[in-house]
Amino acid sequence: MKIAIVCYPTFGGSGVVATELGLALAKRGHEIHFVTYSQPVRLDQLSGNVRFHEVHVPEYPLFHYQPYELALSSKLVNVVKQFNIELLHVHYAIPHAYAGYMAKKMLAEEGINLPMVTTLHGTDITLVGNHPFYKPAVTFSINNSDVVTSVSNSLKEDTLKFFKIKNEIKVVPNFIDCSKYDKKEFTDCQREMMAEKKEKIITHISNFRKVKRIDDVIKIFYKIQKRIDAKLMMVGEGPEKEAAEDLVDELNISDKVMFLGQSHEIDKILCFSDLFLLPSEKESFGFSALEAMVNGVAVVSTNTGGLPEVNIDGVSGYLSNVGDVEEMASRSLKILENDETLERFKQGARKVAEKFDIQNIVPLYEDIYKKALQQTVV
Ligand code: GMT
Repeated sequence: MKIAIVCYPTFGGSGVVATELGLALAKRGHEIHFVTYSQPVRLDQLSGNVRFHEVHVPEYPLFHYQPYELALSSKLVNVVKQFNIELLHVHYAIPHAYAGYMAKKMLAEEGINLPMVTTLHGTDITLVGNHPFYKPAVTFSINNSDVVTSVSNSLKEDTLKFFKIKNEIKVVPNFIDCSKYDKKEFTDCQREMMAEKKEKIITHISNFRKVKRIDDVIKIFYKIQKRIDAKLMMVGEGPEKEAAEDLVDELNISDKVMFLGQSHEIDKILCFSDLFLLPSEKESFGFSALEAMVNGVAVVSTNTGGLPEVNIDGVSGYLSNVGDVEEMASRSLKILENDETLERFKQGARKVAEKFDIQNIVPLYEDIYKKALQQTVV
């Protein structure tokens, strides 16, 4: 199949999932065309089966806002015609489903049929898409997609609750390639560079936005390090980073907290981590938790959104109510204070992650594509 994929090319989970999906589909013989404003961060293997088409938005003094949707839909029309693309898969509704719909309509004028699959990822529904400024356009684009998928049951329920949706939403969870994380193959884990042997390593990875409750990460760690020797690795960049650095200074724990910035090599950090903290306000899935779990890292998270579908309470880690810093700290200590318990949770995390193995999930998308092609044949 010849498939065009539209996604955010940045470090966010939706872009990573879309990129990994494209690469996996290419390995299975499909021809994949990524269409976005820069090369996706995880797309390091451009090959004959994988192409990247950059969307340029020319600057013009009249424009206060550059019309990205317009440029994206035009680019899609051109790519579809040039490469005989059969299907479009857009990740993150805003503005991709909207631009995809416009491309679909423009192509239809020329007698070209382009089925569109839209995957909802989270904040396109729960935070941004739900805003009255966007809601009519998001509702319209979801209702006019040929197939709609969501990355968790919780996100499906939220979509049905917040929007007037006419078509079915299929749940296809995010996935991970477990074979890449086989400890026997990966021998480059440089733990000793980061912490002393006696110290436990706690990690948080995100885009440091308000929804991630970065201050809770610091407060939980503060309580942990009072009881045991520990270090905190803060990975990512975003608007809340400065406030987090200030809080670390205020609590006088700067020697125990490392801000590592954005990283292309999170597996190198996760390989030496013992515990992953994700105290988010909202999280439709929590892909970073899954990345931690596949590396055998226990997770203490909130019980919001799709997190209980990923982090299994008492097996891969623990779940607490949003803002319950006290409980998240005591649960973290429960995992970290005893080496046998820690090992049990690490193994539990890896086992749960295996349910989300790429081999189980990519065929679900292939089935969806086949059905979408059959349904929309004119
Ligand atoms: O949080 C965002 O807005 C970014 C978005 C993204 O593009 O990564 O994250 C959402 O999609 C991820 C991939 O499906 C999910 O793992 C995240 O849970 C989800 N974020 C939220 O729901 C806050």
